[in-house]
Amino acid sequence: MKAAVLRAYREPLSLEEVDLLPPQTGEIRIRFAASGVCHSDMTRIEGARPSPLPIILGHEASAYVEELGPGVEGLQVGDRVVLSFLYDCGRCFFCRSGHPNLCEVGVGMLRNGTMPDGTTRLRKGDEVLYHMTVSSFAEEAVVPARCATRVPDELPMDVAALIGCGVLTGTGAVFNAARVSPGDSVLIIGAGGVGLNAVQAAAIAGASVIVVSDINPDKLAIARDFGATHVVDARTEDPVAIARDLTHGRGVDFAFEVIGRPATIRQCHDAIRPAGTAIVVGVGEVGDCCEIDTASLPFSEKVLTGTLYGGARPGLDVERLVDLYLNDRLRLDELITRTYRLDQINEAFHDLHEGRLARGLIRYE
Ligand code: COD
Ligand code: ZN
Repeated sequence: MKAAVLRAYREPLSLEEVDLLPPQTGEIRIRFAASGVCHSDMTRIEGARPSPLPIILGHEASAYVEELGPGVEGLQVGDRVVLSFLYDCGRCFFCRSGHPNLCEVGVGMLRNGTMPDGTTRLRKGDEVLYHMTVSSFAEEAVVPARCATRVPDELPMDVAALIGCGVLTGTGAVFNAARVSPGDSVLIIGAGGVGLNAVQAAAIAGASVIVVSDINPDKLAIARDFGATHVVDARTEDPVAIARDLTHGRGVDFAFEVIGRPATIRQCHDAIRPAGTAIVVGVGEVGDCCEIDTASLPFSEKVLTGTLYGGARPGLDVERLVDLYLNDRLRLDELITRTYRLDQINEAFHDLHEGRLARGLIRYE
């Protein structure tokens, strides 16, 4: 099968023939329909958190089931599925205590680029590693069946792809991590493919004030369309001051950082009210630090935390988001700025880097 392989950091992906081993117990072979191009893929190319290579990137995808490994139940060949990049083993402490997004096995797979057994099914002579369990910049993959959720025929495969990362992460931060309630005030910093989903989730949740900060006017225009009540051009305006002005000087109930930079994390902490919560979605570079005035902590009771994969319960949340979309409550078509073929993948990353995309989508059919 054809795949776009990362062989060296900060170099274009190379289009190659890669071999796929058959699915092992609990695994399936899938043929991709579409894959979103997420900033996390680009972060990997830039080598901010270097790990062994070669690797096949891509982690936000829809696909068809082609082959079932031994012991797979609940899926059939031909099923249309959305992939989630976080495997949940169902047995570890975190799975059993209601945090499947922090599954010890799943997080280990993200770190090591493997399947649950610590090896991969991708070969080019030697072993090729997975990026975030899915490796969707390829025609096919072998993945754990637990990472595939069947979706109805009415759901277009283009928008289905986005659900696996950007939509689950962005909406999950609001619905699961923050549990935003009607009337809450919210600040969202970073209105990219993930942040825009936090914006529409805040609107669905009934937030009264939804302030969105970005440095790209095109993203701010989409944010307004997606339910932002106020937009801030962070090149010339201060999101913290504006968030306070809009909340009687108190600060917002919740602030979400959807970029992964110390300066914008600090803005979120500054913008929340006493006993408010700042939630970091973006992952920065190893060693990045953010200064917080410690003396203010007991007086302010502010909470600064993070969320991985929007605290998703992968299968369940995919089903709920599909229903929201099919009932016209969640907008996904508008997120797709441009589609590409796999051999245009480097162009897609260029466009993402230039800020031209809400989401770029690789189409395989
Ligand atoms: N102030 C406001 N907005 C800014 C600033 C700033 N100083 N700098 C950049 N931005 C805006 C950009 O203009 C852009 O609109 C947005 O921030 C970033 O959007 P994208 O589309 O480039 O990025 P996304 O939405 O695809 O990804 C953002 C993440 C935070 C999810 C991603 O980069 C990340 O950190 N991923 C790792 C975390 C993780 O694993 N998440 C789940 C899988 S992605
Ligand atoms: Zn992603």
